[in-house]
Amino acid sequence: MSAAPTTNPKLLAWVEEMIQLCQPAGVHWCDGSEAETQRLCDLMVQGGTFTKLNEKLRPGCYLARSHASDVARVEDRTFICAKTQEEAGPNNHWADPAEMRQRLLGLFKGSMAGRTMYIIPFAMGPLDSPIAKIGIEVTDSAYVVVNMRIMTRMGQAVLDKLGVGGAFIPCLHSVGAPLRPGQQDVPWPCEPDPKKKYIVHFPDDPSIWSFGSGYGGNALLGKKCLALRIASTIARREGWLAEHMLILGLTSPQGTKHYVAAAFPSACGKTNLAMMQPSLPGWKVTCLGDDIAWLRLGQDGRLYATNPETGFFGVAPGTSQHSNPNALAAITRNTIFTNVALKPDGDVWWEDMGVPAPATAIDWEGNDWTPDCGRKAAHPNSRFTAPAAQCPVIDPDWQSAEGVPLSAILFGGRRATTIPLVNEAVSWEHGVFLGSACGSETTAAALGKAGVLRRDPFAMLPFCGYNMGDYFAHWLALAQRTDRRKLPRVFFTNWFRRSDSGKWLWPGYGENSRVLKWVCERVEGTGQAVETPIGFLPTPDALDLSGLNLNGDDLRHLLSVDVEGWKKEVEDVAASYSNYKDRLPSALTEQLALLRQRLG
Ligand code: OXD
Ligand code: MN
Repeated sequence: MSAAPTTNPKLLAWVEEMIQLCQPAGVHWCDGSEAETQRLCDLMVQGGTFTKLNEKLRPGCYLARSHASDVARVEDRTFICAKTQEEAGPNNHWADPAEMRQRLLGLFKGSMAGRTMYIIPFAMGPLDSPIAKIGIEVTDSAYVVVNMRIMTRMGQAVLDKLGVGGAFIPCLHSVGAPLRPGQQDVPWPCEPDPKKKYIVHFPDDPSIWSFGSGYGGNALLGKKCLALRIASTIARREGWLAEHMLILGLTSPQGTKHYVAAAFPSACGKTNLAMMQPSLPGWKVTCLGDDIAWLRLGQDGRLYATNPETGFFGVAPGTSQHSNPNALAAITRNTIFTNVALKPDGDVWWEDMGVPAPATAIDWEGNDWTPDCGRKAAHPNSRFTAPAAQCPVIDPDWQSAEGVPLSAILFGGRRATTIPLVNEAVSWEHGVFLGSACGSETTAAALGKAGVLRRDPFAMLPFCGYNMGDYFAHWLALAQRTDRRKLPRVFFTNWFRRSDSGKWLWPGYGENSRVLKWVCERVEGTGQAVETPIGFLPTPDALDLSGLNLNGDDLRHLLSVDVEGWKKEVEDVAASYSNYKDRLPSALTEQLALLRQRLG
């Protein structure tokens, strides 16, 4: 056991308890140093978990291949163990906290046998931020350690900040694959039985227990588990918000800068928008975060956003020079790739990378692959883990302790019909309504059946750690806690509209800057708009479409109100609201009634 680099008695006692429970072969306190990372990467190369990529083509980069049963977040195995089911709400799987604790104690007993227990001190949020939170993840996965070092502020500085009396959120993680004496390890140990995976949150402790998976949000416990599910419950008590949002800065050719946060469900291109290269000449986007934003009211009454993470855990397929040149630049070095394809030259490849497929490759399962073999080379949920600081357009204030003041919030989803390219809320309550009505159609890649609409309020359905009805109320209450004119303006966007024949109507990516420009103009009071039953829509010439070859019919389609479609939308939102019963704030029922009335 490496000597404990802390005298915090609560931490020492908890770690001792975890050692007794999990029975590891050794214990390592992580210091977050470069040397430590290198040692762990070397160890994983020796053990077959990592393949070192070509040092000339991808310096400091590694490829991991997961077990085929462990490739994504497992929402049906994710639990919020609040005191009552009502507290967790219909948006969460609930289990009685005492019963779940007993079950987990059984699973974790001896779960780290034959393995090293790593103790990872980490902070979500800049260490000097008023809302930063310290977590300690105890894990038996070196892969988790090196990913957490990219995604969080990790190591000795966090223990120093914690001091002797500081509080932390205990996060226990095991891949759930103890080794018997002499048993040969495998490259990606995990519990292959999906029913034995558990991602469990105890919001009242608070603490996090994750068993059986080594992948992404299931295992990097700072991200979805702490910075969203647990943080949302803390934020509710403390009067702030933990959101599934990107944060970007947008600077006009005249040098005016606005900060915008945007919530889109998973697989709607948050990373692409967050670091977009605007097609409009003279406009500049800077990135502050691509997945999570913590929002709090500043002393001036404005809403400030902070990215609690320090890295990007982005989906690789589809990332290309066209869709996201800045992400491609960010992952040229010091990046961990998981489940992408390996080329013969020791570089990586994935579908829709915008470069020709290699004649041969090793696919994400480690098998030989050729372009005509009928299988995908990279898993659709394959990922890159890259330091945010490597993004060429990282915003100079991305680590500011205070965060940045938001001018606008965008909601959105992947919707083939009905929802226009952009519309603006007429009031804060209407904005909260738009957030609550977020939904997205599943992509073929993600779930096997395309085009099924899933309501995902505020893009937080899998991430809100308490009853979503209470969460709506928490959002609505912001207008009582500050001068509502200081709150960000709220917009709804849809980059994914299709024509009746299935053609994309909007080119997306860098062209989305045209919508962002209108958003800035609305904030500044210069953007032209028409009030419609669904909110403000840009007038036909309000969007800057210079240099874009968009035909008039398509534009009309993108910016009109499809009354019949909206009538169906209203009923669908009403059905989703009925889940929340008496926890649904009356302000939202009113918004729905008003919309119904306006649609006639
Ligand atoms: C993610 C997600 O991985 O939202 O960020 O699923
Ligand atoms: Mn996400």
